[in-house]
Amino acid sequence: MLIIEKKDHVVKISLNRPKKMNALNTEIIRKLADTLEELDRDSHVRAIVLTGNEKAFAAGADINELAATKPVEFVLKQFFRDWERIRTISKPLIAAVNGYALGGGNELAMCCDMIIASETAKFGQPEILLGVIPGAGGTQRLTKAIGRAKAMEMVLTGKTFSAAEALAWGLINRVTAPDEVENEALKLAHEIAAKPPVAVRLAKQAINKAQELPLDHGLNFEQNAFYLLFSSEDQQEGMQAFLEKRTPRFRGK
Ligand code: CO8
Repeated sequence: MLIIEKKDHVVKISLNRPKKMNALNTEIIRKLADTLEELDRDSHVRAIVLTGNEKAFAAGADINELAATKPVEFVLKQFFRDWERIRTISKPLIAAVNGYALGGGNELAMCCDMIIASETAKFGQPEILLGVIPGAGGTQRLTKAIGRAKAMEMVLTGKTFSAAEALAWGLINRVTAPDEVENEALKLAHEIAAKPPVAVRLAKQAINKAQELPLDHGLNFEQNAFYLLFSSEDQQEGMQAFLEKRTPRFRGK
């Protein structure tokens, strides 16, 4: 269900249900949440790339599973708990999107911190075509990412949108040729992995607070995180290296 490859401080996770367009059933989401939490605890790992295959990042929640689920089962199974676990991973997550990122697939990409997409990628929230609405952040995170007007259009029409449109709306970071998506995402991951890991984590948290909190609370979080970093060895190394005109060696402490 998942293919995991490690190189230096970067891990690549590939969703692997190729015959089902990487449709996200409960099992794959549970496994992804378990894997990400394990990597979050592994001090050697500094950045994670999440990808699919050339046809699909993920074509949404598994409709076979959804169609057979009763309302109380969503409650009893705590259906979205694993999504919360993915959303709260503290290390940087980069989505490398080829092909379809639809419904839960687009929501999963939005759980990541940055999205690199192929010029042939297709984004959409087609739940309306199935008689429902997005359930894993598609009305909330999408609206914060691209604004109300475009979110309305995406969610209410269920249409798919190109990578170029997604880029223009600010949903994704950049567009590449199809065979360059993974490399580009890995390059970015390695670049971030070379930065001081504690500062990277706190920066990610602080930016996410900007989406969640009123400005004064967000600024307060930022200031406290800023103070805290002055207790890290990497802060001393970073500033000392600048003063000594040499390259810093960050150790994650
Ligand atoms: N669920 C289950 N199976 C799927 C899904 C899916 N989302 N998407 C594709 N598949 C299966 C197809 O049924 C088919 O299986 P089989 O060969 O056994 O018939 C196989 O994958 C290949 O698919 P297609 O033959 O349809 O391939 P095409 O290239 O013709 O079309 C599409 C590709 C356009 C991606 C098409 O498959 C499609 O429209 N898929 C459904 C997209 C969709 O509606 N996604 C939204 C699902 S609902 C949702 O995501 C709600 C999120 C709620 C929160 C998340 C909770 C987990």
